Amino acid sequence: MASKLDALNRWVDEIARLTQPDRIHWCDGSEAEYQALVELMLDTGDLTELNPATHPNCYLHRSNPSDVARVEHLTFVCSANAEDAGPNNHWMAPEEAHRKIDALFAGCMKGRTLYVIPYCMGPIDSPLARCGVEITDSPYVVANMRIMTRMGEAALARIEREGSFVKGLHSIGDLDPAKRFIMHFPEELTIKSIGSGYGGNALLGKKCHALRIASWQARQEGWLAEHMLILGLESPQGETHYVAAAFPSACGKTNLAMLIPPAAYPGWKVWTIGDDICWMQPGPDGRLWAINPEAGFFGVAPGTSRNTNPNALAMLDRDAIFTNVAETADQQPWWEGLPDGKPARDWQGRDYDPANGPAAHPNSRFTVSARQCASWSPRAEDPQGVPISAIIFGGRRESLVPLVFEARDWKHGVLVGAAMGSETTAAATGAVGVLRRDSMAMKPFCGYNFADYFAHWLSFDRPSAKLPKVFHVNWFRKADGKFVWPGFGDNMRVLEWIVGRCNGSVGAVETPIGNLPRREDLNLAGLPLGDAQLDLLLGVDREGWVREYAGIAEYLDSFGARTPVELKEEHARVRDELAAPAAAPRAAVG
Ligand code: GTP
Ligand code: SPV
Ligand code: MN
Repeated sequence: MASKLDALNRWVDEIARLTQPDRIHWCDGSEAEYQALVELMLDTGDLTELNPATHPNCYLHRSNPSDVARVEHLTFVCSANAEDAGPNNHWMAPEEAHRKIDALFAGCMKGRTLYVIPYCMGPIDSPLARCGVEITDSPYVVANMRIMTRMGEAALARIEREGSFVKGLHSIGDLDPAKRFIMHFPEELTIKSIGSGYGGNALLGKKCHALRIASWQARQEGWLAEHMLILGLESPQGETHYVAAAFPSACGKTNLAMLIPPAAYPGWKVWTIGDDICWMQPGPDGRLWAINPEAGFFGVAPGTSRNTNPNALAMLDRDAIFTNVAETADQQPWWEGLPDGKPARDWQGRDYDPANGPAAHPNSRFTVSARQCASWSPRAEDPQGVPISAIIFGGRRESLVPLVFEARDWKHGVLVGAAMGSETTAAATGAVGVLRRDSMAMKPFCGYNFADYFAHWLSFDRPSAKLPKVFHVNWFRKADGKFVWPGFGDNMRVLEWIVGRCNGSVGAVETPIGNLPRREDLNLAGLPLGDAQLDLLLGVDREGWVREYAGIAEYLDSFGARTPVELKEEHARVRDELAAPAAAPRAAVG
């Protein structure tokens, strides 16, 4: 009898003929399999063991120094029609892309093992979850995929039931950057990636499947695949609001998702549902219901400490993989921002010398199971997901953008998300600290034309919809070269205001860019902030915003005729309000 796995078996055979591995291994996702892979990588030098007394079952992987971040310039969306990929993506015709990359795959697994990794993105029994299969020749990728996804037998059983899955082919190739490509074929539900072993380039379930391919499917099917954390904020009265937040890479999602409220918040609790990716769709009640498709964290190490993110630090002392961090003399992992210990060897394994730059690579990461996080919410396993009360957009903006503001409605919220700007970080290769537009934090991850994506966002505003309120935050305002807002745990003060706005229990003042808290609307107890600093954080510099909106107009126009008229009209409304003589401040209604 024909099995629904026939298509998978045929694809594996076809790839084996192309790549010519010595062996084929179907991953079952077991602990024994994981340990065997670790042993293998300890033998080959792919991993080194960290101090087993302080960090049991923790390992260090050092990437090739040319392969330490996502490569946006080598990442392509190969839709049949170039317009569908849009100016926000690099595009190549599908036939040309297949030809080019298949030539690199030919014979590339000679002498290696081909691993078949069936995985499920989302709780295994969730109607919102989707499956994929990654083929790779990298045991490091297998080990990471086991932590980051529901990998192995249960996923294979679901694939057999459903008969459909996203195909991901990966090889580290020879790690030559000139032969590195990350290609997506959304119409074929296919990903092909070669020449990199790093995170988002190689763990294909993550950015390639759960964002680029999934966003394409989500548009067709009426849902959203977003670069967002999901958290639950529980009040002392036991009421929990779920919040999703989109910040660009290395701009604070993991940290906010694991926040521990400061002393001024007795009885409050933050629950972690996800730290990087959110899939959400309207439920029968009109609200947006969200799941985290991932099962682990691939988090930024530098800056993570018991002062900034104690929940993260506490989960990193066992059963974790560290990539490109430094090591202390007694083989403990180390990175910039840790108050204790000092580096003996840097991320390249050299004796530490400050003249060589930071000891840990600025984009060094940890991989760890979400179950190890003390704030991990039981609702993260809920097949229905959680209902979202607020969506937060945010970027890294050293000037202009206030600490927080609220969009007046959904349409304005979509404009606020589309207009997002942020200074670039080490999460992708290229210059760091350059301001660029990063709509909804999806610039590197939207698998289709941003203009169509904006229209898709707008389309959720239907009569039956009970949409979340939309906000924008900025933790990264600077004065004299230093961050003004203390950030981290103190971001709780902003979360409280946001949830208060959702409940209609806290005030704000209307401005052309949106509603802002007045000082008295925020709990600032115990914060060492003076008047000048609060003015900076809670002020709206009209002239600056007039210039910002001129830049936003140019950006929206760069998508040509596909840009939704509604969005341009919304832009014009705000622009005109900014140009009008300033009215006396008005209290915003809840
Ligand atoms: P990706 O995994 O790349 O998508 O990043 P992310 O958005 O999860 O970023 P993450 O939370 O890992 O933070 C990245 C960097 O920003 C780390 O070095 C953090 O220490 C720093 N950071 C996070 N939150 C804050 C904050 O509130 N204030 C300041 N100043 N820095 C922060
Ligand atoms: C990001 O760059 O946004 C990440 C890390 O979350 S990676 O998996 O490399 O994409
Ligand atoms: Mn990310």
